[in-house]
Amino acid sequence: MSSPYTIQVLSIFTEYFESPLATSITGKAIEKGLFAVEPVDIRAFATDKHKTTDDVPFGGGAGMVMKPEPLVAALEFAHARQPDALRILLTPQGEPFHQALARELSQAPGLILVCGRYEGVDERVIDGWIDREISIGDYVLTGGEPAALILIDAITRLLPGVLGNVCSIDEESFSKPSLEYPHYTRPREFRGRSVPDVLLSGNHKLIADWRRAQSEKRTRERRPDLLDNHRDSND
Ligand code: 6GU
Repeated sequence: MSSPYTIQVLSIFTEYFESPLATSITGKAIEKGLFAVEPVDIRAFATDKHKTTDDVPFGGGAGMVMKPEPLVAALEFAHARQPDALRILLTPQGEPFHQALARELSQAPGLILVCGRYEGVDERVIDGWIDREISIGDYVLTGGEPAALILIDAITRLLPGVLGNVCSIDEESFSKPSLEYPHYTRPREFRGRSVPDVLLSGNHKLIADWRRAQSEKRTRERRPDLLDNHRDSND
């Protein structure tokens, strides 16, 4: 294969990505050459003896800030290798990540993901070398690395051939967003708890109706927000 979908990940902890990317569906897809993830160690671009990547904030205050020189050198290295790739900073200040954005990014010519650490990144780096800022939710992480993994997982499962089961993705794209119905497998009875009779009926229409009803009920009870603003969470 010539050039599969490629994601460069800039981080000061590139080892963070090793095991998750070697495991399960992701590991198999990379092995098959369906996409590639290339870690770029920001620290390798630091020029001082101690390989410094952070510094104290101008104006004072708690915490450290990622300094511009090594980060921009790493970004220029990544950009030279992949000039068309979208440069994304993972940060709690970013736009919220959701399924529609995953779908959009799966169509991009490639990605350069930047994992922020410390209190943040020098704003001039964002102004000059970042195309888009993304957050994975309203909570605080120690760094962007877990967020980058989540983007990689959500985006690459949408790439052709990564999931065996193509129709499950089609179902996702065309149905309105809703929670899944409950699933059961063997045995029919487990520690006094039975599988709902309808699933054993062999009546496909009844089963489909039951699943749709369960799915709607769950969504209404647990995530009414998904019903209120359909467009925000899927499309
Ligand atoms: Cl993308 N980064 C960090 N550090 N914290 C987060 C986040 C990202 N998304 C939610 N919290």
